Amino acid sequence: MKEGIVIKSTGSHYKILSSEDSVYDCVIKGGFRVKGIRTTNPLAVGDKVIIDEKRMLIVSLMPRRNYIIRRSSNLSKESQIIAANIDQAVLMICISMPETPTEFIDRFLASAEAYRIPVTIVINKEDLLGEKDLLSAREIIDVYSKIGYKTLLVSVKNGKGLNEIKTLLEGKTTLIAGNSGVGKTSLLNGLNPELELRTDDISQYHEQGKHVTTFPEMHFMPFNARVIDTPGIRGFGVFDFDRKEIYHFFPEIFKVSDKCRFHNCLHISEPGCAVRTAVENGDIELWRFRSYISMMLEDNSKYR
Ligand SMILES: Nc1nc2c(ncn2[C@@H]2O[C@H](COP(=O)(O)OP(=O)(O)OP(=O)(O)O)[C@@H](O)[C@H]2O)c(=O)[nH]1
Ligand SMILES: [Mg+2]
Ligand SMILES: [Zn+2]
Repeated sequence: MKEGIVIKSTGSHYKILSSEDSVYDCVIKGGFRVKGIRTTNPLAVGDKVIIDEKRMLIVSLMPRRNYIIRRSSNLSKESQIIAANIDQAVLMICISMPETPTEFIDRFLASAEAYRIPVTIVINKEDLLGEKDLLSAREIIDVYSKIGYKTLLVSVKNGKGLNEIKTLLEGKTTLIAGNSGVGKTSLLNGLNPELELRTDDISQYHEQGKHVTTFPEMHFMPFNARVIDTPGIRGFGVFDFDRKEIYHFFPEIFKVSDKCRFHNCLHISEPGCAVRTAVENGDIELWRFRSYISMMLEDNSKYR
C-alpha cells in the first residue's frame, strides 16, 4: 500500500503520483464509496488516496481539506468535483477572443466564495486589446479590486505579467479555471516550456465547439508550484446551496445587507433594501447585482 495524490482523472482511470514520485495508472476498487456528497466523479485531481500498487487499485480516500464543485451540465442530475485540496484558484478571462461574460466571472467567484477558495482574476491577451478593450479591462480591474479580488492584466504570448503569476503560484496548489480558449494551457506552457501541453488556435474552438484540454490535470512547476489545468467551462449552475444564502457569496452585497430593513431581505423587491439603494447610488456595480439576481431567479430544474 502506498499514499498518493490524484494528478489526472478521466472518470474511469486515475493517474496517481505516489509519495516517492512514481506514477501509477489506477482504477477504483469495487464497492468504493465516498460518503456525503453526490457527485458524478467520486475522486478528483488533488485528492489524496491510498493505493494498492501491486493491483493498481485505489483503495481509499483521505479526508479532503476542501473541494470545488459545479453542476456538470443541464442534463445531469449530479454535480462534479473539479478539484480537491487546493490553496487558491486563478480565474483566467479575456476581454475578447474569446470574451468572458461578466456573469460567468460572478458565478465562478460566488462558487469559490461558497467553498472559501481565494481567487485571483487574470485578464489574458493584453496584446490584443485595442483602446476600447483596454477601457473594459480597466473597468473590470476597478470593479473587482474594489470588492477585494486581486486582478492582473497579462499576456501569456509576450510574457507580460508572467513573473507576477509565478510569485502568486509559488509554494501553492492552484486551480486554473476559465472559459475555453482564454489561454489556460498556454499559461502553463509559458511557465514551464518543458511541459509542451497541447493548445489550439482559437478558430478551432468556433469550428468544432470542442475544448482542447479534455481532463483536469495537475502539473508541477520548477518553482515549487502545483497547477491544475482544467477544460474550459461553459458555465456554472447554481450550486448546492440554499438560495437564501447566495448573497453571502457576493462580498460587497453581503457587507451592505445588514443595513436592510428586514434581516431576511433577499434584495429583490423588499422595502428598505440597502443593497438596491447601493446599486442605485453606484456603490454596487449593476452587472454584479444582475448576476446575483440571475442566480436567484435561475430555474434550478435546468440543472437537476
Ligand atoms: N494573442 C494572444 N493569444 C494567446 C495568448 N495566450 C494564449 N493565446 C492563444 O489562445 C489560444 C487558446 O489557448 P489555450 O491555451 O489552448 O486555451 P485554453 O484556455 O487552455 O482552452 P481550453 O483547453 O479549451 O479550455 C491559442 O491559440 C493560444 O496561442 C495571449 O496572451 N495573446
Ligand atoms: Mg487548455
Ligand atoms: Zn436588501
